[in-house]
Amino acid sequence: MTKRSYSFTHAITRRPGNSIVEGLREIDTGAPDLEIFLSHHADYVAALEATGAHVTVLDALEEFPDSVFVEDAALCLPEGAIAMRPGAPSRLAEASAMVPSLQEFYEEVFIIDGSGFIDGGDILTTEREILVGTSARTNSAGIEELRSLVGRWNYSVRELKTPEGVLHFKTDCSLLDEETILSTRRLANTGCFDGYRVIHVADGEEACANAIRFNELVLMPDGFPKTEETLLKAGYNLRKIGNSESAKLDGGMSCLSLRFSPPAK
Ligand code: CIR
Repeated sequence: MTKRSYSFTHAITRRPGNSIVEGLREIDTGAPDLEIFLSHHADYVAALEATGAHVTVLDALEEFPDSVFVEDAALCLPEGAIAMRPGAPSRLAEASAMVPSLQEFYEEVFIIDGSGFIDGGDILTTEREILVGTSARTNSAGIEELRSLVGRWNYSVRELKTPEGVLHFKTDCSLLDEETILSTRRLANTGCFDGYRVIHVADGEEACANAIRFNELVLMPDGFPKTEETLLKAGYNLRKIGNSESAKLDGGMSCLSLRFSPPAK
């Protein structure tokens, strides 16, 4: 049966631009190399397309250095799309910049426009609920605005806490299927995934907790052999994608796309 939380007909991505070197980062480990980033990005898009999905690749937006991380600008559900209200001041207007692209697929695009903040990276949509972690970018007011918007489609929203020092909730977890979550121990140990099956990333490989299930594939960053082995043994169909440049800006697999199946117009 088609699972709405990981079966998608479409994705939206955006190429990194020259300004990527100005992207936000917690720790400076050097500027990302645009050529390498573009090559990883092309591999990423090709993997999504290999599942039969239609992938929109938007042009770089030089005025927004972090705009390659399109996930933070919106939440796309089968019923409708919602532009977020990103918590980093330099990223706030990325959400309105995404609206025209969403309108190509959705008749109506809702907008979080109150005083709260919420980044798409803090939202994990599972088959049964929407989990949102408060973080340096997302606060309870933003989550309340999301809750009231998705209430019309009967979604239940559960507010959780992103671990201290972790950028986004999904930096530390990913959906693998309708009942399984890939997570770091520090996040799963909070009990937030009780009732789900949890696969832990290997100790020392926390940086690969941000993966994506996209149709039949699980995209994970290259360079995490122990977790890779665990996922292969569990029967997942893996595609490893280079993530060295995105990682310099605290980005991973989920950040690079909006994944959705729009309603028929
Ligand atoms: C930022 O700090 O906003 C970007 N450098 C990284 C955003 C990663 N996005 C995500 O995890 N959804």
